Parts: sequence; C-alpha cells; structure tokens
Amino acid sequence: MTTTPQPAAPAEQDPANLPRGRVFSGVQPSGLPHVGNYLGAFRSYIAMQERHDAIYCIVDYHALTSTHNGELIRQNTHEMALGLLALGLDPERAVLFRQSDRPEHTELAWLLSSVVPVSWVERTPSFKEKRRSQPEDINHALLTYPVLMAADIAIYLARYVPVGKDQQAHLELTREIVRAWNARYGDYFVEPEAVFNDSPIVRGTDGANKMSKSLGNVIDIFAEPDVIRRQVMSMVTDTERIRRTDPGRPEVCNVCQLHRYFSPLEFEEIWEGERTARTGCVDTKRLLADRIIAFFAQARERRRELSERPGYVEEVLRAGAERLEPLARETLGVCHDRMGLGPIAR
Ligand code: AQP
Repeated sequence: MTTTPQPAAPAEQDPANLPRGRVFSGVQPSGLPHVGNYLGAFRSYIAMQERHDAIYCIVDYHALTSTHNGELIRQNTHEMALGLLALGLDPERAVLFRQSDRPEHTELAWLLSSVVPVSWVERTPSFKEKRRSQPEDINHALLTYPVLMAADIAIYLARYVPVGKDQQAHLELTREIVRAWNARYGDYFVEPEAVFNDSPIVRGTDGANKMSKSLGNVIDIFAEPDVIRRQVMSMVTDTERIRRTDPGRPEVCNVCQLHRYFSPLEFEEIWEGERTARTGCVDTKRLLADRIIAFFAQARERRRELSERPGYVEEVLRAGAERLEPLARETLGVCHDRMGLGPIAR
C-alpha cells in the first residue's frame, strides 16, 4: 500500500526498534489532522505498526470535554480515521477503532477513579490550561480526562504509548494510577512507557505555542495546497531578525526547524542561507510550503481514493472495535473479580 515517506531527521528514540510489545495511542476528533500530530505522533504510529501489536483509537469520549457539537465530532472522527489511513496506518497490521464503540473504557475509568485522589487530577497541567482557555466550560469530564486516558491504555495492558511531549504529564499520571490500583488489588496492570520520537513538540504558526487544533495555529495536512501555503506564509520566524539583511537564527526559527523534517537532505544549507542572510524568511517559508505540500501529496491522493469508497472508514472502525472486545472484557472481568463486583457477561 502507499505510505507517506518518512522524514529522515536523526532519531532520538526509534519507535520502530523497541522490543516488541503492545502499543496504544489515541487522537481526539477535536479538529482535523495537523503537522504537529503527524510529526509528534502519527509517524510513530505508522512506524510501530510494523513489528508491534498496535492499537490506535479516535478518542471521541475525550473530545466531549471541549466540543459539544455532535455533528462536528462525528465528522472529525471520520476525517481523523480517514487521514490516519491515508497516511499509512494499515488496518491489516494495526487496530483502528472509535473509543465510544468500546464502552468498557468508561467502565474501567470508573473503577480506576476509585484509587485516584482528587488532588492528582486537579494538578494536571492540561486541566490548569483548560481552566484558563475555556473558563466558561470547566466540566467534570475535563477533570477526569486523565483517568479515562489511563483506562484507554490499561484496558489493553499496553506497554508503549507513542505521543507528543505534551502528553508526558498524563502518561506519568497513568503510571501512578495503575500502580495505585496494583498496590490495592494485586499486580495486574502494565505500567506503560511514553514513546517520544525526535520531534516531540512541534510549535505552531505563532512560533511560540505548541501546534494545537484548539489554538488554531496549525498547518493542516489535508487542506488544499493554497490553504497550506497561506498557513505556512503566516508563520512567525525569528523575531529578532527585523531587516532582510539581518542574520537569522535557525535554531530558534520555527520555519527552519520544520525544514529539518521536510527538507532532510538540505536543511543545513537552508540554515546557512538564513545565518548569512543570503536568503530571507519569505524565501524560506515559500520553500517550506512547497516541501510540505509535496510531502503529503501522496497521502492527499490516497485520502481522496479512500473517501470514494462508501462505508470504508466505518467498516474499519467497526471491525477494529470488534477485534478488541475479548481483550477489553477480559480486563474488566479481572477487575470485577478482584474488586468484589459481580461477574461480567461473557
Ligand atoms: N504540536 C505537537 N507536537 C507534537 N505532538 C503533538 N501532538 C499534538 N500536537 C502536537 C500529539 O498528537 C497526538 C494526538 O493529539 P490529540 O489531538 O489527541 O491531542 P492534543 O495533544 O490535545 O492535540 P491538539 O491539537 O493540541 O488538540 P486540542 O487542541 O483539541 O487539545 C498526541 O499524541 C499529541 O501528543
């Protein structure tokens, strides 16, 4: 099948070469797939499906913490799944499913929540961040989000969780939660490890914050080329480079940083052009836009082909959820038994 070419930037941790194990990761359908998702997480998903037992999830329950438009969640779920498949996620090698198709996740979240002190969830950076960014909508699900995330991973006893660095605190909390449950009810859950690749935090077009759907500072993967070009041309570069003749600092310029991944063979030359002011920021951005558009061209074409197959995405998601049923129910069965609850129907 067609797979998007992988950027050749030097790997800090090569997700594909870890000892074999079960992998789980999720993405929220809170918007459309962007370059930050791809560099930080999706390319690890695709690399890890080769030799691991990989499970990937569109976490629609999580998206309810900030998106309250049902139709939008449905559309974004479809688009996320379609995007992942177009980028090379292969349903023959990895399981792809929708979280709400496996309601055992929410039951396990409840069971785990009984060992979680409230102070643990109150102190998570994402909760504090949401208190600032959506003060009018501090719903209870926002507070318990990390417990549901722990359940998503723990229910499949996953060992590896490929994610961006923004998820590090959540992963630490997941480890604490499973440790607390194991301490109370006996060893059962695996303490999962976060897997970071060599682009663990991609900054957005504002040059300052993490690229993020909710901040709107994204470069979309599947938008029309002229939209991608506009997004790239709007990027903040080196704020101390005022005049065209000033030398640039590629180490701090986000456009130059993205060239490491999208122009792997010549980024040093591009950086040198910036340092010596041989090239201006506008030239470097134009080149980046061309490179990003070319990089995802195959995936865009594949997305178009897949979108012409009616029912395909739904079928992949349904089959994925079905494959996971025995695993999810087995875990719940162990929890019911050890926690003194009634037997679950087999
Ligand atoms: N900027 C980023 N750099 C590196 N990795 C990133 N990821 C997201 N943004 C970056 C990683 O992509 C995976 C899926 O992310 P998500 O959609 O589930 O959640 P998120 O981290 O909350 O992404 P957004 O875009 O910031 O969503 P909103 O705005 O809805 O909160 C994760 O592994 C994430 O680390």
